[in-house]
Amino acid sequence: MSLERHLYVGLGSNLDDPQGHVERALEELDRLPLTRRLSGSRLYASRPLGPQDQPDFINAAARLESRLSPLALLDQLQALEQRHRRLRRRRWGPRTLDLDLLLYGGLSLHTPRLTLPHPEMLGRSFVMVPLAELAGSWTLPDGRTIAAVAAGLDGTDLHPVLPAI
Ligand code: ROI
Repeated sequence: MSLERHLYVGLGSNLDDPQGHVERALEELDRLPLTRRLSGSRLYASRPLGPQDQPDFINAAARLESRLSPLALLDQLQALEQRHRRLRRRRWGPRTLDLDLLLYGGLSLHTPRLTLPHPEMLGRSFVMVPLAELAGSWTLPDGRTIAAVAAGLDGTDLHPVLPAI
């Protein structure tokens, strides 16, 4: 599975109707140029990683198919964040919409703007648990599957939420 050209994006929001931001962003991912959304995970409520004096997050993951290059896709994701008037008042603080490119097929990439697989995802249950719904059998460069990594994380601060619609 690791050579398939499937792309995975993590979504997060904790300001200003977070569930609405994430649900709209899941639809908008399907309308990016040369890109289709193939599936989306459930939405999860999660306690913030980082400063605790901020609201809980809503997190999800999506699987895309795209003919955009990794950096062109990153540009599109950042433009989508801006259309949600992304607010990011401080490092590790609250934000209206965060879109992280997690995996781009089996590609490993190290550039100043983009590292793939996403370097921080492996320790974050709010990324790995939604991602495991979509790509549990995906084998990471270190030989572990996404399902195995997700199962090894503490998920007690993570709860599925019902869709608003
Ligand atoms: N914490 C949670 N639970 N979910 C996130 O998406 C998230 N994103 C972040 C920081 C502030 C690190 N904490 C988070 O950027």
